[in-house]
Amino acid sequence: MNKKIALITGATSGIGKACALTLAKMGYDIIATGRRKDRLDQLETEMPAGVRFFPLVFDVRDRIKVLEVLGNLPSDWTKIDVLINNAGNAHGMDPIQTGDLDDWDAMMDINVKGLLYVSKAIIPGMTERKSGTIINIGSIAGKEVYPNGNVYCGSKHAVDAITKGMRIDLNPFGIKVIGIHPGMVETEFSLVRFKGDESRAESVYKGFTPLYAQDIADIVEFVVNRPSHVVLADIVILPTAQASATVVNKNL
Ligand code: NDP
Ligand code: 8X3
Repeated sequence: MNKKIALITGATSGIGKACALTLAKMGYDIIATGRRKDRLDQLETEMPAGVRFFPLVFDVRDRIKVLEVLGNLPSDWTKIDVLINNAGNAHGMDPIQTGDLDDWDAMMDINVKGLLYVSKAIIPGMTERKSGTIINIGSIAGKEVYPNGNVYCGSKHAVDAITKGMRIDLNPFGIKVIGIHPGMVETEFSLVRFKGDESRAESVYKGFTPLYAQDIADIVEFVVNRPSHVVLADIVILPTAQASATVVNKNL
């Protein structure tokens, strides 16, 4: 019997990498994507024995490449059971009046349009088979708005709305659509947001225990293990020290 297949975007670090390793340990064969080939090569070495691994290097902003690569998967990789739309980042953290247009483009193009391009390529197989699970990684920033979060929050609110729309449209096909919305997770996220400023990135997670990528992967394991009649549609997961997007108790 063929094993189940999971496709995880943004599997070169953080949440995506943890999800790829967790699903592999659960017995899924893994399609892992990202722009950094060396990271995908490293991930391959960490795969448990017996797991098939298929790395794909592309930028989710490249609509032609996304559709070409995902539309021409080898025949033994086309039946994708679980899609995790995870690739994304914040770029910059500025007030709207001084925000950088390139940062805005990056966030909308990667977090929103990239998710749509990948979904466009994968959904037809799921509707044809009348099965599948799509997990979109949103954010607490898709549920609330915080100072200087403007466009990143906008992109994640879009992910939240698109997730709800997908759930409605794909419901007749028995496809599960799940939104996971984390609070502060210590990954390379802040390093990217602050453009490589390591001390600024580290300071985000100082004074409290943040979430770790594995915490999100554990939720993914739980949701994909639910029986076929159960879907955990919308999940907000926060560090215990975080009460909202802006309220973090750094004394805990
Ligand atoms: P990381 O920076 O550690 O990982 C981001 C991943 O996205 C990398 O694998 C990166 O791969 C990939 N990625 C980014 N841009 C592109 C692109 N243009 N094309 C293809 N892949 C891309 O951050 P996280 O793991 O924290 O972030 C993963 C998701 O979780 C994001 O959607 C983020 O918004 C969300 N999130 C994160 C939170 C946090 O606090 N960390 C909280 C809530 C949500 P590569 O660079 O190799 O292309
Ligand atoms: C990442 C979490 O709070 O930095 O989506 O926006 S936050």
